[in-house]
Amino acid sequence: MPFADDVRAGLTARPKTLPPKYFYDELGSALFEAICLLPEYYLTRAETEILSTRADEILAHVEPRRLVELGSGTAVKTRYLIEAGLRRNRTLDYSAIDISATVLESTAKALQAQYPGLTVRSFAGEYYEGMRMLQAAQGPSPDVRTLALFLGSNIGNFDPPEALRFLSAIRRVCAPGDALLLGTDLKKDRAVLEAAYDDSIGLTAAFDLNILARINRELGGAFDLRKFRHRATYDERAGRVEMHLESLVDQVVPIRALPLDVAFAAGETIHTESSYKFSRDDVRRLASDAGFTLEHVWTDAGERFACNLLRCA
Ligand code: AVI
Repeated sequence: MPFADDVRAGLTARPKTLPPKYFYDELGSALFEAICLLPEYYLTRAETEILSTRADEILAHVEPRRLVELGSGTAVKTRYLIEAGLRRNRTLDYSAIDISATVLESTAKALQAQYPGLTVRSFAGEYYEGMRMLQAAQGPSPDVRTLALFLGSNIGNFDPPEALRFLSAIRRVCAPGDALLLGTDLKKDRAVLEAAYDDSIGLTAAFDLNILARINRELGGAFDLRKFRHRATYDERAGRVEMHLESLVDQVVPIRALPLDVAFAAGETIHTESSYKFSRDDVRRLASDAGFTLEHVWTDAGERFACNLLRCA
């Protein structure tokens, strides 16, 4: 079972880690949606501002007949691009790849009902698996100009080698002329970044701690959540916000299903997430290493977030 194996590997490593993809069970996904409404978490609002004001311009650059979205979720922001696509042409294809089959299904139904000219296809799986399924279903189609979407600063949760591997995999399935719209959070003031990941009503702390609660629920763990606290710090040199869960006391936590006893010293942490921030040059370098050209960058009025158009050379 991948969750059990990853928890064992992460909690026996030094320093201890847990993969952030396990935040998103039903409760964690609801907490993340709530985080997007927080005053401190500006990322979603800034990206929405860009897409709601620039969608026609973005579509005019690429002239796609198909959108392919990785990690589509409820596709709230995508609607701006879909509507712009349907303003240009009466029909448009939309392929959505997401880990959650239930969210995919309800989103596909809603989109199909709302936009009669839109053909929706859904692929449930992790990103790479979804890309493989999409390719098997649709094959390489150089005649159907495609705009791939990877929004929401999701690229920021990959370490640099993984980000490069991921973009290179997208590049391999792109035909010349296709493009990728990549949402990235911009490097900025430490105080703004740290507040975004450690908000004043404690939602992000609950989101972080929920990964321990999930281990309790699904693997028979005995974590006492009151004996851990959430921490978020910006490492300026690495250009990333790190989230950690810090043990407040010396303790041993049994996890029945593994079975494993995990010892913590007071002050020891589990690194649960990195959220990389990008300058324009960082994006240009990453794009070119992956075989794309950075063609255009749109930012919000506050210059907090960027939507980058990467063209398949
Ligand atoms: C999903 N991802 C882009 C979010 C981020 O900003 O790194 C996850 C998140 N973690 C804490 N708050 C939001």
